[in-house]
Amino acid sequence: MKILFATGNKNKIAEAGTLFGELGYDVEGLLVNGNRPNFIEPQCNSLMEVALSKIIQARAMIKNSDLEGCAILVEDSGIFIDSIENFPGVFSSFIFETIGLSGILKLLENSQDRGAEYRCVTILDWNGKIYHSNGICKGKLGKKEVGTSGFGYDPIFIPHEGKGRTFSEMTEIEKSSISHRSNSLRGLLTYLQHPSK
Ligand code: ITT
Repeated sequence: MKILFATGNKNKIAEAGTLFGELGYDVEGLLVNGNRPNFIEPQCNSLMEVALSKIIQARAMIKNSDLEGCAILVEDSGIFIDSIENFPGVFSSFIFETIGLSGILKLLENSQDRGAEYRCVTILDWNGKIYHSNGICKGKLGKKEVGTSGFGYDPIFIPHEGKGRTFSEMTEIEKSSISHRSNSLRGLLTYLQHPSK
């Protein structure tokens, strides 16, 4: 069964593809006129609201096309810094593009509390049913950027379960074994395997 992952972020598709592929589901990025979707993100405070808006936008994008009957997957994620309530949270993408990692490191320059967590909400629209799941990955922010893999905040995020390494120092498989996204996607897989849950 094919699942279309509606996202403009190719890193997200790679992570979902590996997990779902192991169970025989084929995950592909949704392309509209050859392009990945570019969502309008509503101004709101919850990942769930943003993810629901993405499902509505994705469904509208494929209405009256050959893809209309396909299962659609979306996710919204962000990093939440313990010492700054809800920041950058739903605005993670915007803050990354504006002040960047150097701006975040500057903000935390004198902070003793460097705790942070990635959070993720995934929603799957499958045969008219909506499934959703949350995932978290707890860790802390390093004092400088380390590593070259991953994307976004990965060079400064040190997960508790990573033996002191940033996500950017891990292979895709290592990151995927503990990431917020894979935790959330595993929840969806449980629903698919046991639909009555
Ligand atoms: P779509 O909305 O098109 O799916 P996006 O990249 O804009 O793609 P989000 O709106 O969910 O995704 O923004 C999430 C941002 O949070 C992302 O751009 C990164 O800056 C950060 N982020 C989320 N998960 C991450 C991860 O696994 N590694 C690094 N940064 C991550």
